[in-house]
Amino acid sequence: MLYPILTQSRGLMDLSGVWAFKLDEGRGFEEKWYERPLEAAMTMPVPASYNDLKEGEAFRDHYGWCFYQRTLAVPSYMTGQRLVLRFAAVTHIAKVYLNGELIAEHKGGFLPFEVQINEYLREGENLLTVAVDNRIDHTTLPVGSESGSGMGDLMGMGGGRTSRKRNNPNFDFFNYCGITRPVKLYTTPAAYVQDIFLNAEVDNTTARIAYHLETAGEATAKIAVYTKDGRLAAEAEGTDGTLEISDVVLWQPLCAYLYEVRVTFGEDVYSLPYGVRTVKTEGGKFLINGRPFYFKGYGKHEDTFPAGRGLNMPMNTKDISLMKWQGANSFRTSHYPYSEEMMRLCDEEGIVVIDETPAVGVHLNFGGGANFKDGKRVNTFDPPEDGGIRTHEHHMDVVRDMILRDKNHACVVMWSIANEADSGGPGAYAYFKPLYDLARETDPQKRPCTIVSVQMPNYKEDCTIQLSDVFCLNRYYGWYACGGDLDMAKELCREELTFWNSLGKPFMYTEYGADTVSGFHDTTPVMYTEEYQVEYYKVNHEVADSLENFVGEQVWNFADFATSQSLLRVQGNKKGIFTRDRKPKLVAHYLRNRWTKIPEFGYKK
Ligand code: GCB
Repeated sequence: MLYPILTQSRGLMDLSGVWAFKLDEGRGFEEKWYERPLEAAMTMPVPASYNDLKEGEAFRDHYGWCFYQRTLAVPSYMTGQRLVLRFAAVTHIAKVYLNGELIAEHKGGFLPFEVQINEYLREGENLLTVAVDNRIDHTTLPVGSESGSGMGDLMGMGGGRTSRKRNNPNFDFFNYCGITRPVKLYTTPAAYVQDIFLNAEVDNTTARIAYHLETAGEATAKIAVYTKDGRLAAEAEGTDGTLEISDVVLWQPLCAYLYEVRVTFGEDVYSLPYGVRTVKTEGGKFLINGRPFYFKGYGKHEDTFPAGRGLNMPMNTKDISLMKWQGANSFRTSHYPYSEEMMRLCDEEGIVVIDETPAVGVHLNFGGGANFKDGKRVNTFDPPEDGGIRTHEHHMDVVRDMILRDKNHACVVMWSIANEADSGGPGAYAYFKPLYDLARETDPQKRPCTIVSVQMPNYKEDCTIQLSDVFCLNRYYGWYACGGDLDMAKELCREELTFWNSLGKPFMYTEYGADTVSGFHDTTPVMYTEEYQVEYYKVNHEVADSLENFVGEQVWNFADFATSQSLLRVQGNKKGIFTRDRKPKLVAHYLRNRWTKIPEFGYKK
């Protein structure tokens, strides 16, 4: 799906602003709130997560639907065009009404959807209402359940009892929700460009870009590539073909170069910033532009105060600046696709991205003991009647939609199909194989695919060994395993990593870290102090540096972030290298010192 932009043929209106808002305690649909102005509504900014914007636990932890509303008048000069209403992300389920009529529904809180609205529009003011459901269960991604057991109650003694209905996330980040990314109205002519697929091969100084254009209506398709200074580098006609660029300037990590790809289809013009680079794995190496790349960076979150997961461009800009200050070159969009604005920024800034679906929590025995039925552990991939998850169809949708959204980004070098799924459990191969197949089929660039795997004793049975191009490991030797005993941690870590190193494919850390409360210090490094976090990383690096197929280190996490409440979470997860307001902990300086000495290419010979 194309990102909405303003061009000589396309109009664009941003519907951001203050909307009317109301939590629904169960009567919203019955009383048809979408048919008239919301009564006793409060104000709510769009885009933003609503949770931290008004006070009180009942508001923050609201369970179920809420309603957003605004009026919409479309200038008459636009109405002769195709008018498309586009939501970049509504978390997790949306129903969109125009003048009381349901015009769109969407499931999945982190990917865009759109609807053409010409036939529903009235002259003058229109009433636009968006109902948003934040409930998570065994059919949604991320996975959750209602109250009761799961990650949220991991250490709780309430036996799953709660005073009222709540979301019980099967994952470790706060279930922020609402209209979290921009709502836009854009126009196209009747015949228009629907999508653009590009795949470059590079031979010495020449790039050959195979292209495919999806179009609607009758017109002639043309495509041209321009250099940064506006020179024509290549052009072609027709919906399929090849563009050849001589003396190509490559997109490189931390040294980005973007061409402009301009597509015309009759009157319609669409323009795409496009970086030429290749990615593949070979033996134990991860190659970008044919050279062995080393990932230095983080798992992140879209998490700021008080916007929650709402688009926060100043913070995105700051984060990339901090990454560069630290000598990092990459991050993973843990644990869901990030905003399109962030992906575009990474293209421009040369930040390498592992792009992850929202498939987190696909593991019903996570942490042990969480999911029991009749005294037996529940198998994640058991049939539904036995309590297993029912996410497969939706999982296929999010893999496809994420790749269709992000396929042309130079910054994206790998797809992560899931985070910490039950990939060693019975039925895992049958569940995941079709997802890898779909990813490989959908991506014109055939990027490497992975599942980020959880620490488990039976790691040799992990189905990702057969399926992944790169083994991405979340490992906590020195924290969840052997916390406080870094000598033992080192020994066990070496034992496991030596196994992964022996498989002949590239592998890396996508998570490793220790909770650290900023300001806690000690001469003897004990858990939760800033000193311990530094020692923890040193031990892990000593092992990783000695293994030739270890191609990257992404720490957990870039910054402290909000989670559900539990005994292990001190006002959120404190594994950040930076605090939530982006102040460095001691470890930030240690990593800066290390990473500024590690080159982007050729660190492992
Ligand atoms: C993990 C999860 C991540 C958690 C992290 C932790 O393995 O992937 O979502 O936040 O551990 O800190 O426990």
